[in-house]
Amino acid sequence: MEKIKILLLGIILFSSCKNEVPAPAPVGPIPTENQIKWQEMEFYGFVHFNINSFTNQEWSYGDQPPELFNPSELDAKQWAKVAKEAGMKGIILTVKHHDGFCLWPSEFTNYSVKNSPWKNGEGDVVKYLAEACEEYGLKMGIYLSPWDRNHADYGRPEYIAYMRNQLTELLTNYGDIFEVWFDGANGGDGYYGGANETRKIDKLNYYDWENTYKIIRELQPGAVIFGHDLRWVGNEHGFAYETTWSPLLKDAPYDEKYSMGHENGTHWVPAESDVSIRPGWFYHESENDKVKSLEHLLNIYYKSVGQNSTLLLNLPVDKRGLVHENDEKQLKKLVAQLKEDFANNLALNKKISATNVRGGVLRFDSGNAIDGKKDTYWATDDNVNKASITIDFGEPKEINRLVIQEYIKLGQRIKKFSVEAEVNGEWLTVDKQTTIGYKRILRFETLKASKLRINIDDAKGCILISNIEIYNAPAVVDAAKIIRNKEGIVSLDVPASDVEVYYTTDGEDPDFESDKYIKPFIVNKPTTIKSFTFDKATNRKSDVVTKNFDISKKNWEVKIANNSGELSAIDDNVFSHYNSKPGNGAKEIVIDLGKTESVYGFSYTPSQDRYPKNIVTHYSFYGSSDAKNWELLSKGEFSNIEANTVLQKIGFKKSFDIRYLKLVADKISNDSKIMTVAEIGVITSK
Ligand code: FUL
Repeated sequence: MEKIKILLLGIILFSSCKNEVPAPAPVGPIPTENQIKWQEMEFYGFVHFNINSFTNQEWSYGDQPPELFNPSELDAKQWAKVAKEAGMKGIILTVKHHDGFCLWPSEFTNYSVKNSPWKNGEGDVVKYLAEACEEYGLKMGIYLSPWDRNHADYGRPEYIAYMRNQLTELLTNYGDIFEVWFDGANGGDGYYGGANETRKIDKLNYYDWENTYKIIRELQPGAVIFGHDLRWVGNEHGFAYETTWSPLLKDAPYDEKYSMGHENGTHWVPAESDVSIRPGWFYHESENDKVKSLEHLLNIYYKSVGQNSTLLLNLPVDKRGLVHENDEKQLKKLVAQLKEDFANNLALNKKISATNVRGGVLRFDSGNAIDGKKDTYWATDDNVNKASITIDFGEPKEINRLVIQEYIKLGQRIKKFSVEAEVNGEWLTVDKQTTIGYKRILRFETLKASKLRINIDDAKGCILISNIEIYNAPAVVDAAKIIRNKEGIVSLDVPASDVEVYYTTDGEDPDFESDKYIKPFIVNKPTTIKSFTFDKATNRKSDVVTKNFDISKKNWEVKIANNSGELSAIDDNVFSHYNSKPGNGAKEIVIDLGKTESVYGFSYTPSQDRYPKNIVTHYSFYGSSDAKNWELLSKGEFSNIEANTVLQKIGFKKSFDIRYLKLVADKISNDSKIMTVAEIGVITSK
C-alpha cells in the first residue's frame, strides 16, 4: 500500500514538474487584445456610398449639391444580409468621403443627409447601418475621410476641431465601432466653402494624430485604428505579399518593404488588404458587368486572408441604396466555393508527430496543432528554431491546400518554411515559403500523399504553431482572357487546351448553344463580348466574363510623342506602356484616328506595373480636325488613380467629330516631369 502511495505521489510530482515547463517568452512586438479580435474577423466588408454614387464619380470636389443624394429604396438591412451571407464579420461605411458629404445628420455641418430630399432630410444612414449590423450580428466600422474638399476651414487649425467633433458624434451615438478608417489621400484642390483652390497640408502633423487617436481610445476602447493599429497593404488590388510580417518599423519610409512589414519591426501593425468587387469604389452603372469573377475573388481571398492579412472587400451600394444583384451573385459564388474548398479537414484526428516538443510535455505537444482549439499550440524548446511536424493520413489522400497558423499572441516568428509530401513512398517538395503569421494558406497541385511534413527552416525564436488544416479543394475552371490587338483581332485565351470556350458578341449571356471559340476573329466596332469556359473532365463551367471594346485602333497613329515606344499607347494592350522622356513635349501625346470619328468621351489607362510611376492625375483633352486648331473637350482629374490604377473613362456632355486627339498631362503623380500611358481610347457609342 505504502509503495503504491509513493508511486502515485511520484507520478503526480513528476507530472506537475512537467507542467511547470513555462510557456515561451514573447518574441518581438505582440498584438493587443483588440488587434487579435480584429485579425480573427479575417473577412469584412466595405461600403462606399455617398453623393458620388449618384454622380458617377470616384471623388467629387466638395461642391455637389446635397439634393443629388436621393436613394429610392435604401435598405441597410439588405447590405447586412448580403455581407452576413458572404461570411463577412463586419461592415465599414464611408460615413464621409473626401467630398465632405456626411451620411449622418452631423450637428456641425449643413453638408449632409439632413439637407437632401431623401426621407425629407430625416434619414441617417449610419444609424440604419448600426441597427442592421446589430440585427445580423455584424460589427460596424467607419471610414471618415480626414481630407474634406467641402469644408471652408480645411487646411487651417479650426478644421481639426471640426473633424474631432464629428468623430465624437460618430463614436458616441452609434454603438460599438470596431475599426476607424482614416484615408491616406489628403490635401489637394477642392471647393473649400467656395474658395475653389488647392490646399496642401503636412500629412504627418496637421491632424495631430496623437490627440485625435486619444478620442477614439476613450470613446471606443475596443476599436482598432487604420494607419496606426493596422496598416494599408500598399495596393487596392486586395493582395498581401507572400512575405508579410505583422511587426513594423513604424517610422520606416513608405515603400514596398513597409507594405510587407519588417522582420525586425518594433510595433505590431498587421496588414489589411482592401479592394472593391468592381473596378471602382463607388457605384457606376457602366461597371455592372465588371464585377470581379469568381476566379479573381478567390485569388484575392487566398492572397489576403491566406497571406497574413485581413480582407476588406468593398460593395459599391447603388443609386437605389442597395447592393446590386450582380455583386450579390458573385459574393454568393465566392462563399459557396470557399465552403467547398475548406469542407473536409483531412488533418483532423490524424497521427501527428514533431521532431521537438517543448519540455517533452503534453501541453506543447504536436497534437495541439490539429485539435481545432486556437489557444493550444505545438511549441519547441527555447533553443530550437528549426523543426518538423508530420501528419500521417494513414492512407494516400488527395490534397491541395494547407492552412497553417502561428500562435501570434507570443509574436510572429517564422522566417522560412517548406512543405514536403510523401507520394508513393517518396518525399517530394511541395513548396518553399517565408512567413506564416496569423494565417497562411498554400495552394498546390493536387497530390496523392500519405504524409505531409512541414519543416520550419528558420524562426526568430522557438516555434509556436496553433493550427494546421489540410484540404482537397475542387478545381475552379479559369475563364478565357479576351484580348484584342491593334489590328482588331480578338482571341479568347485559356491556360488549358482541353476545355471548350463559348462566347457571344451581342451582349447576351452565352450558353452551350452560343458560338464555340475556334480561332481569332475581327472586332472593329463597339462590341461586348461575353464568354465562359467549360471543362469536360470535371463537368464544370467558369464564370461568364465580359469585355467591352470600342472601335479598333487599326488605323490609328501616334502623331506627336517625344519618345519611342509610342505605339504602346494605342496597341490595345494595357500591359505595355509608353514613357515620355524629360524635356519638350514630355506631357502630351497626339493621336491621329485615321478618319473623323464622333466621340462621346475618351479613356486613359495608366501603367499596370506593380509600382507604377508617372501617372497622369489631372488632364486636358483636346480634339481637332486638322491637328492645328484644337478644341478643349474636357479637363479634370482622374480621381484616385494613383492608388487604384484602373481604366479611367471620361464622358463628354455631347459628341464631337474629331480626327485627332491630344491628351495633355496637367499634373503627374509625384510632380513628375514625364508621363506614362498604357492605353488611350475613345468612346464612340453612348
Ligand atoms: C482611397 C480613396 O481615395 C478611395 O476613394 C477609396 O475610398 C479607397 C478605399 O481609399 O485611398
